[in-house]
Amino acid sequence: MNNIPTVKESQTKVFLVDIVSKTTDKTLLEDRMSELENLVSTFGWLVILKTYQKRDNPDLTMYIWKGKLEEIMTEMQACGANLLIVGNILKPRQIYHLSEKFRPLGIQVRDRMDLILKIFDKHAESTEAKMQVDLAAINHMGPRIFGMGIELGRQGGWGSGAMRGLGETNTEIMKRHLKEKKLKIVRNLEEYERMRMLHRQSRIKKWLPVVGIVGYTNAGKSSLLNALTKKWILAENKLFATLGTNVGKLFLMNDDNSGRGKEILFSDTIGFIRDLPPQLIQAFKSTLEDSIESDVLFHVVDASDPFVDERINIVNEILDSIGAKQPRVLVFNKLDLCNQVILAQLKHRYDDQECLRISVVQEKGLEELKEWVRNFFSKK
Ligand SMILES: Nc1nc2c(ncn2[C@@H]2O[C@H](COP(=O)(O)OP(=O)(O)OP(=O)(O)O)[C@@H](O)[C@H]2O)c(=O)[nH]1
Ligand SMILES: [Mg+2]
Repeated sequence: MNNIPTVKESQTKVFLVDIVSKTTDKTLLEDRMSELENLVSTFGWLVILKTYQKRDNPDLTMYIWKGKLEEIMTEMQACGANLLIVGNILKPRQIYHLSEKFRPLGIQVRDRMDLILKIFDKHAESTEAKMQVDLAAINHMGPRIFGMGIELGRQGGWGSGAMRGLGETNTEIMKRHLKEKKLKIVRNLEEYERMRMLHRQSRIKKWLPVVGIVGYTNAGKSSLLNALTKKWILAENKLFATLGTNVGKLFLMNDDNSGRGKEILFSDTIGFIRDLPPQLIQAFKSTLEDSIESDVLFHVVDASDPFVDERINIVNEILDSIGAKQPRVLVFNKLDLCNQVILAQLKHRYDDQECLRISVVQEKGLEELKEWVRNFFSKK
């Protein structure tokens, strides 16, 4: 058990539980847990207790197996924790039964999807991003409501904008309301998608070269866009700081300063994370398309991250799953935080791939990166 941090009475006190397969090793377990903690603190809550259970098959009814469940209930009561977050994506019936079990103790229960949705909801600024979050929330919450007849009023303001203000207890009314709301959002999003397509087509017509910036959340994608294009997009040490698409322009002179040079567009988008819920990928598909329909992908990587290989694989898997086919370049960032050993190991492991090495903070490697871009597009 960890030391329990001091917290204010009014603060949301979170107990984290992660269910992992029996073969999960200690380092991966720790990384999963610290990422979960990061998600919780990104939202502004405080983790006071955490635990895990190694089981290959989660319990069908409650997800968490009985012995562990009893242990969690006792510990949460003992330290006054009021929110249980399960680091996995649960089935609607599992979250329902868990919630019912904890309700008499005044404890709420949420899963990984709820948590990520909550962060997305908080960070969504543009109308489109807000609608995308609402759509994902409806897709996620829908089965819970339809299948279980859970009263939304009981959810106590949880969920995104789409779910708030629905105090009705009649499942049929809610069902119809959500269906109509979903249809409206889908139609509006289609309109945004159409506009994006027109923009893309006009870029293609004008022969504007585009570099898509992708990568794990917090790798430094927006920082790179800012450094190259002076765009001043919010870049912060938070997960999912960016939710929409930001496009910036970089003007590159020709090698010999002849001619008019070239304008290159850089497109920065939402970051990825392990176990990214499919509803979210689906909802953000049109936003992601802006990046994945670029001429080349800069896959920005936090080189100082101890789990760099795993993060790279996760991003590659998501890119494959959404059909990104263009060349990918690994852009190792945050070199200022890496020692010589880490750098040598990375060089060795990724020797066979196209790599660039930068530190946005120290403005190192950016000229080489621009040179790479110039060469790439001069050959096209
Ligand atoms: N030390 C160091 N920190 C960096 C570097 N580049 C970015 N950062 C920091 O890393 C954090 C995340 O940067 P962002 O640019 O917001 O990362 P992102 O990939 O856009 O993150 P999301 O939008 O959340 O997916 C910020 O605190 C940056 O200041 C770097 O080269 N070195
Ligand atoms: Mg960003």
